[in-house]
Amino acid sequence: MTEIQEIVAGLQQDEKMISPKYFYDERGSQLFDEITTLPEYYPTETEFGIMRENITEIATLIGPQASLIEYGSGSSRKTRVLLEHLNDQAVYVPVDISEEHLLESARQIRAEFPDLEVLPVVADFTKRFQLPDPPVMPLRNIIYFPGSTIGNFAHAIACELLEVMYHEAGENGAMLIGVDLQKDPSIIERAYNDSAGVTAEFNLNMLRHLNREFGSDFDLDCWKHKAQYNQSEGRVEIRLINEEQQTVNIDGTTIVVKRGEGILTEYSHKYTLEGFAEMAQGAGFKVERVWTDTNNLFSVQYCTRL
Ligand code: SAH
Ligand code: AVI
Repeated sequence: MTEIQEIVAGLQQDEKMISPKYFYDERGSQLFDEITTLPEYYPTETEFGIMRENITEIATLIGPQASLIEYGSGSSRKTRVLLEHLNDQAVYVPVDISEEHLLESARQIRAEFPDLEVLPVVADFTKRFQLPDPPVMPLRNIIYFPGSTIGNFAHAIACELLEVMYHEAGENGAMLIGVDLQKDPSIIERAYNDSAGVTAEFNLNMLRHLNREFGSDFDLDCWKHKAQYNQSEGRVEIRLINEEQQTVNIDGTTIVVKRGEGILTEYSHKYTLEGFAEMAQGAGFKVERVWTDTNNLFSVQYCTRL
């Protein structure tokens, strides 16, 4: 299926949905960066704190001459903490779907770390893609997947993604992953309903992106942001709710969206430590080390192959 066929198929389901990967055009990546600075959005600063606090141990576990392969690298902000502490690093491979943003971040990383080989890959990591051959053979591969981006995937797809990472890690490789934890739902709901409205704008930008890139004609004035924590599923469910009946034309197909009907744009799963360990184990990983903040909001986990 082509991308546009996938989008149309999602809009034809009983519950309309669009993949969260379409948040990230250039503006979407900028809006996400803005989200990470909001007082309500605890994940980024908390993960940063965990990384800074434990960086010596993390760098020792990773060891020398590693190839660091980062999935969904965005602005590579947390990666800098790693890059500053890794010993004699072989190569950094940031992988992201948001092309301009990735290439600009890679340019900045090269300027800050002139001795580091930086090989950015523009790709949708849920599909097959080719990793570049490093010019120097690394001693091991480290898959870096921060931000709890794993939580944006439904359970079955998250498991498949972890399996791909298991294979990419290779025989003596490992994975360092950021995993957001279950907690008081009001803290979570606030993080996705910020008072400045940046998350709402980020959500709506998806339709702007589709209109520009795929020629759809969503009326951008009729949508309201909704983010709710579903406690039994352990996830935030983010939707765009249509306030006026409208027909949307996309790729020769007409989609009727009723007044009050929603489009599911994102899940953001929150895990228990046991729940994540079980999922990682299903993909072949053993959780070797878990670091958390004092409030147990977020975790960074080091996983080796079983
Ligand atoms: N790792 C950063 C950014 C997280 S935002 C952090 O922790 O702050 C999620 C990132 O993943 C974005 O940069 C987005 O462009 C990228 N992304 C989302 N879905 C993707 C996909 N299917 N393939 C590749 N990149 C994807
Ligand atoms: C990238 N991802 C982990 C973010 C999250 O928290 O699920 C995306 C996001 N959506 C709304 N705010 C942030």
